[in-house]
Amino acid sequence: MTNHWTDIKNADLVLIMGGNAAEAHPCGFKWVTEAKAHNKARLLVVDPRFTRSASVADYYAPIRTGTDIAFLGGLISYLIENGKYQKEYVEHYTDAAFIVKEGFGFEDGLFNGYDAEKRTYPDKSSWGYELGEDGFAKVDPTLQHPRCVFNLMKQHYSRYTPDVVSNICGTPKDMMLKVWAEIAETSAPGKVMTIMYALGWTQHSVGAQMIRTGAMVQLLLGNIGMPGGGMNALRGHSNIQGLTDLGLLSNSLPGYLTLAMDAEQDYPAYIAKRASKPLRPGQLSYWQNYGKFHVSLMKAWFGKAATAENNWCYDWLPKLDVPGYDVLRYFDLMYQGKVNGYFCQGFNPIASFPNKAKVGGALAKLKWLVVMDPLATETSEFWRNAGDFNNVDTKAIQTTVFRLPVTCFAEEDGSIVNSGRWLQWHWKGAQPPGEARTDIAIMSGLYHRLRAMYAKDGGKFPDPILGLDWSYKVPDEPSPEELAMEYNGKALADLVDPKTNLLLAKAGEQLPGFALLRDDGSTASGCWIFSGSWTQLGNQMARRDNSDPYAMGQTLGWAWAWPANRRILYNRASADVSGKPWDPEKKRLVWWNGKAWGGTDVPDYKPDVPPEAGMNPFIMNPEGVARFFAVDKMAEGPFPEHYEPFETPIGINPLHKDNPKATSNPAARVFKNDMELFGTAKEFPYAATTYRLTEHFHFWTKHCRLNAITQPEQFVEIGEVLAKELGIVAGDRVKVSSNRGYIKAVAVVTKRIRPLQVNGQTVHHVGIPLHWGFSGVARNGYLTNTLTPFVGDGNTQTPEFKSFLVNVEKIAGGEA
Ligand SMILES: Nc1nc2c(c(=O)[nH]1)N[C@H]1C(S)=C(S)[C@@H](COP(=O)(O)OP(=O)(O)OC[C@H]3O[C@@H](n4cnc5c(=O)[nH]c(N)nc54)[C@H](O)[C@@H]3O)O[C@H]1N2
Ligand SMILES: Nc1nc2c(c(=O)[nH]1)N[C@H]1C(S)=C(S)[C@@H](COP(=O)(O)OP(=O)(O)OC[C@H]3O[C@@H](n4cnc5c(=O)[nH]c(N)nc54)[C@H](O)[C@@H]3O)O[C@H]1N2
Ligand SMILES: [Mo]
Repeated sequence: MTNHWTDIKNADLVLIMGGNAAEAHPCGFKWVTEAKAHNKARLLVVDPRFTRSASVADYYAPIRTGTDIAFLGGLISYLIENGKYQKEYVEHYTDAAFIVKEGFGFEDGLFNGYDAEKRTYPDKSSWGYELGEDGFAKVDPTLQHPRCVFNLMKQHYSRYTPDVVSNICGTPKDMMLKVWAEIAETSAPGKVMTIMYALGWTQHSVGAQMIRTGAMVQLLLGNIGMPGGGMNALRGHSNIQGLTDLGLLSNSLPGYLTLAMDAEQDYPAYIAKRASKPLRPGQLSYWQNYGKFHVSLMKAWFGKAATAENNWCYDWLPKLDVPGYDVLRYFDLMYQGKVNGYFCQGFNPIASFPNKAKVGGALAKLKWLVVMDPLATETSEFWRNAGDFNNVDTKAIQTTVFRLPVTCFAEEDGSIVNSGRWLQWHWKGAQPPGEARTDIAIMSGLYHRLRAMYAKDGGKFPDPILGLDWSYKVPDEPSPEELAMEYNGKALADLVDPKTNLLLAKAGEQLPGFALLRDDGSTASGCWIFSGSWTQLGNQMARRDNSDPYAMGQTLGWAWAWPANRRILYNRASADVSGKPWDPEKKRLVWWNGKAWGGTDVPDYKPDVPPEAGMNPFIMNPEGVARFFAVDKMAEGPFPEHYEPFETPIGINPLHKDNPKATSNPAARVFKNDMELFGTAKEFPYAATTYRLTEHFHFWTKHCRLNAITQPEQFVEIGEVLAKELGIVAGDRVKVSSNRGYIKAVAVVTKRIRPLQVNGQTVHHVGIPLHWGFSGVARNGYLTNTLTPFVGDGNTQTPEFKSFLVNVEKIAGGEA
C-alpha cells in the first residue's frame, strides 16, 4: 500500500477493483465502512461477480475477467478529453512534460524493438527520455511537444473509446460511463479516491500492467501521496509484505536491493547502475545511496570477512543467468528432471500452483522433498492415491519425503508487516504441540550441518557459508529479538558527522535510521528499510500508542512503519507547489511551515528543503516526478496496452484483430509444453475465474472442523442463464474441465454472475473457489488448480489464475 488501512477512512471515493476486500480482508474493510459512515464516501465495485464487497457498494459494474487495462485505459482517455485531471499536480509532479526519444513507437499492438521468437523486447533503448547535452532529461512544461509523455499517452489511449472499451470488457456502456464520471469528480484538488486491489489484478498475464494503469489514473487525478488516496495492494498471507521487504524473491535482496545478473561481475558498475544520478536539476534521486545500503547488508551477513579490498564479498553473492528463479520456472525445471531436492517451507504448491498434473509430475521427479509445515499438506502427500482427487500410481513414485513439523506464527514472538507497511510486534499465544520446532531452529540446524560439511570436505565454493557471520547468543536458535535488531542495524565504529564533528552513534549502538548508513564498512544493517524499527530506544514495533492528535488516522506512535515510520508514501505531493495542503481543512498531511516540513505524518522528503528549491515529491525516482511513461522498466512496454488472457473466450484481441502476435501478452514467458496445453473457446467456451471465501484460508482451514462446518462442500458458481442453457439446477453435480484436467463439484446457480456481451458474442463466467483438496477433516474435494494454466505475468511471473477457459457439464445422475 502507498497508504495504509486506517487512512482509508479519509477517502471520498473507494474503488474496489481487482479484489474483494469485504470477503478476503474483512477486518481491514472496516475502514471502508468508516469512510462511508463519517466521510460520506461512496464505494464503487468493478468485478466479474457481484461479490460481498459489491453487496454493500453504492454502485457495482460487471467486467469481463482480464480486461481492466481496457477499462482503465478508456478512463484515462475520458479524463484527458474532458479535462478532468488535476492539472497542477500533473504538470509539476509527473513526467507529463518529459520528452520521449524519437525512435519510440507503437504499431499493431507492439512497441518498437520486439523479437517474436524470443517473446521479449531485447532492445528497449528508445524507451526513454531525450537527454540534453547537460545530461538532464528534456522537458516541455507547456505540454505542446508532440513527443512529450502527456501527448503520447493521450494518443495511445485515444483508441480506447467508450464503445471500444465496452465491447472488450462487456461492461454495459451506461454503467461504465457512470463509474468513470464518479471517478472523474476526484480530480478536484481536495477530492480523493483510494483504489483497493489484490489478486483480481495481480493474477493475470498482464497483471503488473493492470496495476500500473490504476496508478496512472491516480496520478492524473492527483490522488497519490494524498490522505485517503493511493494505490493500495491488499496483501494476502499475514506476512507476505515482510517476505517481499526481506527480499525472499529469487532476484531480490533485502530492502528491494537487487541481485546482479551474470554479466554484472564488476562491483563498481553494479552499484553505479542502481545509484542513478538525478535526471533533472535539483532532484534528490534517493537511490544514489544504494551503495550504503548494500555495503551495510554485506557487513550484516559477512561481518569482518566483508572488506573494501574484497568488494564487501560481492563475489560471494550468486549472479543470475535468467531474470529470476520464480516458482513457475523452478517447477518447470523440476518437471524436466533437472532438480534433485526441494525444501518446501510454509508452501503447498500442488494445491496453490497452476496445472496440478505438472506440479505433481515435477515433485515425482525429485530424489527428495522436505516439507516444513505445521500441517500434513497435499504437497507432503502428493504420492498418495486419493482416488479421483489425486489419481496417482504411488508405487511408481520414488521421491523420499521428509516432513518436519514446525510451529506457526501464533506459537512464537516476532514481527509481521501488514499491507500498510507497519511492522507490528506480536507475542507468542500458545506452546507449540508435540515435536514442532520453529523455522528458525530448523534453518539454523541445517546451516550448522552444512557449515561443518564445508569445513571438513571443502567443496566447490565453501567461502560464503564458512564466511557467514553467525555470532548469535544462541547459535542453534537465534531469537526473534536479536534478528530484528540485526535488520535495524548498528554502528560498527563511532559515527561522527563530518560537518559538525558531533558524535552520531557510538560503536555497537543500534542506529536510529537508515540516514546514518555508510558504504565504508562502519555500519551494518540487514534490511535498510527496517532501520529505525529497533533503535537505542528499544523495540519500536511493540509500541501501542494510538493517539491521533490531528484526527487523520496516522497514529505515529502505533507500531512502526517503513520507511522511517512514514505512514503515507510520497506525502510531499499532498501539498501544492508552494507547500500548502491541497485541502488545508480535511486533507492536511504534511506542509512547509516556513522553516521545515512537518505535520501529521513523517514527511517523505528532505525536511529542510524549501518549496522554492524545486525538489519534486517522488524522491526515489531520478526524475523527481512520478511516471506515466514507465521508460524501460516493464517487460511489455512503457504504456499498458490491453492484451487478452492466454485463454481468451473471444479468440482475438479486438484492438489488434489482424496481428495474432498481439492477441495475448507478447512479452509473457511461456514454456513450450505449456503453450501446447492452452485450450480454445471452441472446446472450452466459458471464462473461468478462481477466488477465496471468508470461511476458509487457502488449504489450511480444511484441517479445522469449525471452518469445515461453515463451508462444508466444494462448489462452483454459474449464472442463471448459463445454468438454464445447460439444464443445470442449484445443487446438481457438475464436471468443470479445462485443457489440463477436471474437477467435480456442486453447482451454485446465481444471479450474481451475469452474461456479458463481448465482441458480438455472449461470454459466461464460471466462478471457482480454491479451498478444497484431498487432506484435512473437511469433506475431500478436487484441487482447483487442476484446471489453471501454467503461465504468469510478464514481469512478476504471478500465475494467470484469474482468467482461463473451461467447459461445464452436468454429471448424469448428479441431480440435486
Ligand atoms: N478468508 C480468507 N481471506 C484471505 C485469504 C483466504 O484464503 N481466505 N487469502 C489471503 C490472500 S493470500 C490473498 S492474496 C488475498 C486475496 O484477496 P482478493 O484478491 O480480494 O481475493 P480473491 O478472492 O482472489 O478475489 C479476487 C476478486 O477479483 C475478481 N476478479 C477476477 N478477475 C478479475 C478481473 O479481471 N478484474 C477485476 N476487476 N476483478 C477480477 C474475482 O471475481 C474476485 O472477486 O486474500 C487474503 N485473505
Ligand atoms: N487458482 C488459484 N490459485 C491460487 C490463488 C488463487 O486466487 N487462485 N491464490 C494464490 C495466492 S495469492 C496464494 S498466497 C497462494 C497460497 O498458497 P500456499 O501458500 O501454498 O497455501 P497455504 O495453504 O496458505 O500454505 C501455507 C502453508 O504454510 C503453513 N504455515 C503456517 N504457518 C507456518 C509457519 O510459521 N512456518 C511454516 N514453515 N509453515 C507455516 C500452513 O500450514 C500452510 O500449509 O495460493 C495461490 N494460488
Ligand atoms: Mo496471496
